[in-house]
Amino acid sequence: MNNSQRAARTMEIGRAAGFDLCGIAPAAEFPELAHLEEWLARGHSGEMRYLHDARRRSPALAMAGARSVIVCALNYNTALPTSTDTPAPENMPAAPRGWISRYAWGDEYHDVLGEKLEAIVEQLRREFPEPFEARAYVDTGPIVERVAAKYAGLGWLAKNTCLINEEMGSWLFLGVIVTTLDLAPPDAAETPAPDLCGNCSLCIDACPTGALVEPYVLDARRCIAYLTIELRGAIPLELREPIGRNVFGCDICQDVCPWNRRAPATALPNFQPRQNKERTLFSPDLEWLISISEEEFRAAFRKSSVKRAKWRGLVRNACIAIGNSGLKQGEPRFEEIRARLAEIAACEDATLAEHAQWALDRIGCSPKLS
Ligand code: B12
Ligand code: SF4
Ligand code: SF4
Repeated sequence: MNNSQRAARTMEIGRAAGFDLCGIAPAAEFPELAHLEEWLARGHSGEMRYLHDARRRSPALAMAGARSVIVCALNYNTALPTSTDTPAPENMPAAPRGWISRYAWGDEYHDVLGEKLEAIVEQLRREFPEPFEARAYVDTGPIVERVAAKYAGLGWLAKNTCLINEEMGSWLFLGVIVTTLDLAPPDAAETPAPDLCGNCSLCIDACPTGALVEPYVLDARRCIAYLTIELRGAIPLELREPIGRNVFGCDICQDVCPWNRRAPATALPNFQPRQNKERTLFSPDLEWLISISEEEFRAAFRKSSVKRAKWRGLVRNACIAIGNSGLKQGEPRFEEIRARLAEIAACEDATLAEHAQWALDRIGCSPKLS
């Protein structure tokens, strides 16, 4: 088999493992990676120290002798509405509800993709007799996966910084296999998918925190995904109101993207919202989230991406969402929510207490009322 045939066979193996898209990029220093240094120097990575790992500058540095990167994408879209299509909190009379990002409604994607990537590696070992190294990563490796995906022909790097595929949109998880196998056809890096953003700027205009500081450039310190998932301490005061009702991640710059309007829904059950009795992760009840015990949190979010925020982070975020909910005295659940916020405001955890007090102030409960 020549390189092109091996590449074609590898892509077949990727799809047989259950991926929607599979392509191969050479393990090379792609031009976009030149932006990384400046992005880090500007401080856009916030407290995510691992993004400074020098190996991220080229997939060739991720493994000695690396020749190719097999990039796979899995659709996680479901047929449910978007955050921008569901009613704003003030129009939800029954109980204020928050928003968990689409990618975190179901099973932990690292596990789902990780298993499929390992199946690909096993099949490659069966079919390609020569000794080779292969390491599978979902997020965790020193690889900028979207850039590798672009050069594997999976889509373009869009103004919202997501990878968009012309047919599938951007509700895609990425996983990569860095390998010493030489699989990439010689012209692979020269024919990436064209940028189809055109004159559109809907994502930039819709981002509530101004995190897309220029087209294709995201300041993570302002991104709601960073603030609600990665940041451990206090959320900066000026960003609390723009966070709205997002309690874990944010979908807005993808919800408004025209390329997602006809995005197909996945047939996999893994990414449907978890439902436990009346508790659902689709637009979850905020009173539940501020009242959840650490034990219940562990049970509800076992094998779920949400556990990355930890119990404390989720309660902190839910306090902010309630503060933004427009909840008023006399409305259903007001008293119960006020009482629970007052309890958190009196707890020993200074960060949680301060966020709960902020929420109390926002729903019109000054210290003397609470
Ligand atoms: C750190 C990280 C984050 C951070 C930072 C995001 C970011 N834009 O970098 C935070 C926590 C904010 C985040 C948020 C999200 N993430 Co994230 N994240 C990552 C992670 C672990 C590393 C990304 C990275 O290296 N960033 C470094 C910066 C520099 O890259 P960049 O912003 O993409 O910039 C590139 C280009 O835009 C370009 N560029 C930069 N400047 C310029 C200037 C010009 C002029 C040009 C032309 C180009 C250009 O070069 C850069 C590359 O060097 C990857 C997994 C991985 N290992 O790659 C997942 C990953 C990117 N995340 C993912 C997802 C799903 C999300 C969220 C949708 C989750 C959510 N719903 O909340 C949001 C989306 C926010 C957004 N608009 O990007 C998916 C993306 C899938 C896709 N279709 O794109 C990934 C690939 C995880 C996965 N395995 O599936 N994430
Ligand atoms: S995920 Fe939300 S906060 Fe982050 S860039 Fe997109 S719209 Fe802005
Ligand atoms: S909303 Fe428009 S500019 Fe933003 S990623 Fe989609 S097509 Fe590109």
